[in-house]
Amino acid sequence: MRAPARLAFVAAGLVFLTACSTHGSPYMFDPKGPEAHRITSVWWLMFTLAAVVYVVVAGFIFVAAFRGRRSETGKPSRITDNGFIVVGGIAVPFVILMVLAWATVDATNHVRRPEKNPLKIEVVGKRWWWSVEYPDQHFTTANEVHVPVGRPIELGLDAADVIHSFWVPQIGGKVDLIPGQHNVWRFKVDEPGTYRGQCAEYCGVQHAHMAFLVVAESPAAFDTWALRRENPPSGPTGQLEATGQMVFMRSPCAGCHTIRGTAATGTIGPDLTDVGSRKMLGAATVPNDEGHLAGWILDAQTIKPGALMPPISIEPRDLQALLAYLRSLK
Ligand code: HEC
Ligand SMILES: [Cu+2]
Repeated sequence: MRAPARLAFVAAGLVFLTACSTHGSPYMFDPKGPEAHRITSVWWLMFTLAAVVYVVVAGFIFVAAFRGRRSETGKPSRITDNGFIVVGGIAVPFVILMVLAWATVDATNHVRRPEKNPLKIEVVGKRWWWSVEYPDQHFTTANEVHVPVGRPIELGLDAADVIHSFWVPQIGGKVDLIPGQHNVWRFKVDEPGTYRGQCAEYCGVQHAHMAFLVVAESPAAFDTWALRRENPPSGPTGQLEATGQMVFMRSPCAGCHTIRGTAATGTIGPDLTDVGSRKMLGAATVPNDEGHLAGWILDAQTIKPGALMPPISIEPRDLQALLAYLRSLK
């Protein structure tokens, strides 16, 4: 190999290795639940078989190139043309495809099996965010799916407008949310952690910013989280927050957003009852800190152009109060 070619080869190898070793979430080859493990195993089986086929076929090309034409060597081949086609072109591919078909059907079958006492969660995909309802606990949140580790989860998936797809590389999924059709995806998470998910079906300008987080925590931590949302705080925590609540109620905000326990019952945007506790804003687009929240409220369009929240002008004093109020909603 010439020097530049060798250098390029080594560089490509290094890039590949760094990509493998410095992975965070989301990362497909780092399954965190039994269903994800199964799907990853199918992937590795497919990859291995494809790699073997590739190496064998490439080997034949080399043999053919070096051996030359039969008439040149004078020796008749031990394998007949027909035998070669029947074995290499029909029997071997048939066996390989049957093994893959069996593995895929078996994995799909296991992944779909209902289990006892699942936690039910209803997710509705909207342009471009996720509504997350816990029907048995009677509350709704957005863009963050909290689950207890070890417990079977039954996730209902619906779409409000166009087709979306729910995908958490470390947990599995890639199940479509289709308007008018209720899909169900069952899974478990084995390890506590925060796993990033992403809409996996192109759904419009902000498709790339339609992400979310799955937060897997111990059953006790999950219960605390859920109980807090079942019984949200009854009113603003201080004077500034009370002013902020008034600002929210008399601004267009209340027409699009719900804050449970108040007069705000809009459903066009995410439920904000626990917005202060979310890690990210705008469907996992920016961190949820005071600066980003202020920027989002004044002009969500600079952060997420095309998002269905209009820019809103608010007096600086009112904005301070509004920020304090929203950040107190935990
Ligand atoms: C016309 C409807 C509409 C109005 C009015 C509106 N919003 Fe929104 N809001 C939305 C939509 C839609 C989203 C989701 C955007 C996205 O992520 O794509 C959103 C997202 C948000 C988010 C991010 C929530 C999250 O978890 O990602 C916050 C915070 C928010 N709005 C606050 C406000 C406040 C405060 C006001 C009033 C000053 C307001 N909104 C007015 C529709 C609206
Ligand atoms: Cu999408």
